[in-house]
This record gives sequence, C-alpha cells and structure tokens, in this order.
Amino acid sequence: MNQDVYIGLGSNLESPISQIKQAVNAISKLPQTKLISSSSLYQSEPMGPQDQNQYINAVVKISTSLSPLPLLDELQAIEKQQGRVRKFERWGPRTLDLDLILYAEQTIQCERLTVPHYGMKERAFVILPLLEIEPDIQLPDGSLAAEIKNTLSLVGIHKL
Ligand code: ROI
Repeated sequence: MNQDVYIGLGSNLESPISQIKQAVNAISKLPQTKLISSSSLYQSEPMGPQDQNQYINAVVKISTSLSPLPLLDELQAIEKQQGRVRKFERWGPRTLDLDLILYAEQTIQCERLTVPHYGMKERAFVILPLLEIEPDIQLPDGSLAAEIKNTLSLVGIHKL
C-alpha cells in the first residue's frame, strides 16, 4: 500500500544548497517510491549550539510502499553517501540530516524511530516548508500545522 510520507532535510556543511538538492534527487530515486512535491529551500539560524553555520532546510512529500524502518534505512544510506559522519556532540553541524517527520497518520515509537518527529512542533524550519507543500496538514494528534505555526517565532528563517 502506498503511504504519504513527509521528510525533513537539513544541512549546514559542505555546500548545503547542493547537499539538499542532491538529497532530493536521491530520494526521488528510492525503490517503491514516488516524489510528490518538494518545498522551497529555507535558510535558518541554527537551533542548538550557535557556533555553527546557518542551515538550509526543506521538506519533501513522497508516496511510498516502503515500511517505516526500511525507509529509515534508505534515508540513512543517503546521509552516509553524502558524507555524514555521526559525532558525539549533540546538535552539532552536519552535511545532511534526513528526518522522517510524518508517515501517513501513524504514530511510531521504537528504538530507532519516533514519528511524528519529536521536535517538529518547535521547529519553524520544519513547519514552514511543510505548510508550503501541504497547507491543511494535520498531525496524528489532530493538531493543525497551520496553528502550530502561530506559536513559533519566525525570526531567523527565510525562504530562498
Ligand atoms: N537547526 C536548524 N536551523 N536546522 C536544522 O535542520 C537543524 N538540525 C539539527 C539541529 C542541530 C538541532 N539544529 C538545526 O539537528
């Protein structure tokens, strides 16, 4: 069965704009998957340690028959192909971060994966691009992304 899935992309190292474009292209080629839409790119101030570059963020919508964990494996393989090195530092800089933010209307809690993404309601760099491609989207708990946006500071983020 095909499911609508939203993926958040972020990069602040090694030509972030190219990293994001390359990742969207790689996502569009995943097995059993169709790219439905992709947001504009957004430049955003880092959340977390401030001694790192600004981020480029985007969200894409796919339709896929991959189950959540096989899809997570594919996304982590793309991160690795694009030179992501996992560091011990929490919230440090990264060449590419691919987050499974929503998987249909499912709530998933397991060791490797929490869906919806645990931080998405606090992150303008997820909510703004998500709303751009899906203005009416609702989270599994019934909250509307459009209402979440009203609770967020939009300082330090702009569409490119
Ligand atoms: N900050 C911004 N602006 N964008 C991100 O994608 C991002 N990703 C992260 C942390 C380090 C929390 N900060 C971020 O993982």
